[in-house]
Amino acid sequence: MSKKIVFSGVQPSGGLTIGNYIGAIKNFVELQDEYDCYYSIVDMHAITVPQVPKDLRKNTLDVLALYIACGLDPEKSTLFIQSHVPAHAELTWVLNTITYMGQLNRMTQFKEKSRRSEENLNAGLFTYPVLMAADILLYQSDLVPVGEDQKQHLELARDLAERFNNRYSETFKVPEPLIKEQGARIMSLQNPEKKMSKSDENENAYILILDKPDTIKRKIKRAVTDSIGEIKYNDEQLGIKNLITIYSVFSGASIEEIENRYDGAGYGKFKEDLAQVVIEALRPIQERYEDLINNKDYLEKIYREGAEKASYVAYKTLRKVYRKVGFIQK
Ligand code: ATP
Ligand code: LTN
Repeated sequence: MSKKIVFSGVQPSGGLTIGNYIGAIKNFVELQDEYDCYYSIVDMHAITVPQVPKDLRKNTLDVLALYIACGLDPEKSTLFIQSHVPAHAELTWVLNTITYMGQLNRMTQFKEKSRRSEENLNAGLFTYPVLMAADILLYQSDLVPVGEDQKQHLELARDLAERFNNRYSETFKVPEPLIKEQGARIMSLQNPEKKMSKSDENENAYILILDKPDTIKRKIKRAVTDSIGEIKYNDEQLGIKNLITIYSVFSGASIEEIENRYDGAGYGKFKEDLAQVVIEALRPIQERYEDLINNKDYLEKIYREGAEKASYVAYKTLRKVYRKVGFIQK
């Protein structure tokens, strides 16, 4: 019996945060033994907001190195760069023609991002979710591990798969989102009502996977809490709730264990310990990253092989799509 298929992607739009790690990459690693996994570095998505070309190149290799440093094994999972498989752009075009403007207008990420960058409201930002649907549908994916913020985009991918299947005939697998209960939405350290985002203008709002120990200590120390003064996981204390989640994910301790351990303790002590937990958890990842990023030949080999494997599968689907819509075979 063949394995079920998993697809996901991360944008090389800046340094990766512990939100990206907890909400996405950590789960990618857990799936790779049981499933046939495709993990992409989605550079074509990244250019929907302005990028400095040389930074984009660096960030793309960084994401690949971090994928591997976090535990993705290129022998098990297919790791590739989106722009290396032109089928993603090609399927996007076809899917664009069955996507309603109204659907894209309702996407909350578009609404938010367009509010932030009104002078650069490009069409790519608007059709971003269609490219994402193409990513997923090309591989006949069963499961898509993502953070909570991507749920609406997943709905669109499902909708487009069903619409195409109904209009032409069974072509795409309809994918399911995989959103973990814990850690699907790590919040900003500066505003616990907002998600932690690598594109936040305040660098104290996020912790990067590659942040140095001193930086991690400083950012956690400055994290916004409250005046209640108790370490309890609840919605009255969103800052503390978020910190407890981070503690739990990185230490393996349950929420309850953490609450008991810090019963009567102050925020200062809790934050100091949390910083230590995060530093220790990130240390081996950072060490592996340093080795990998200095080994460009190895990274090149991985992304080349990845693109080859991914292309094989993607073009099988694309040929079917082209045939069904009535394009003449070349
Ligand atoms: P930006 O914050 O710049 O908009 P992003 O980090 O949301 O970018 P990606 O890098 O493409 O965008 O996200 C990769 C994965 O990380 C996605 O599955 C996303 O849901 C997840 N993710 C991002 N931020 C968080 C967060 N704060 N908590 C949990 N998961 C997150
Ligand atoms: N839009 C996603 C990144 C992404 C993705 C995908 C995730 C692009 N293509 C396909 C899952 C499947 C984001 O997190 N910003």
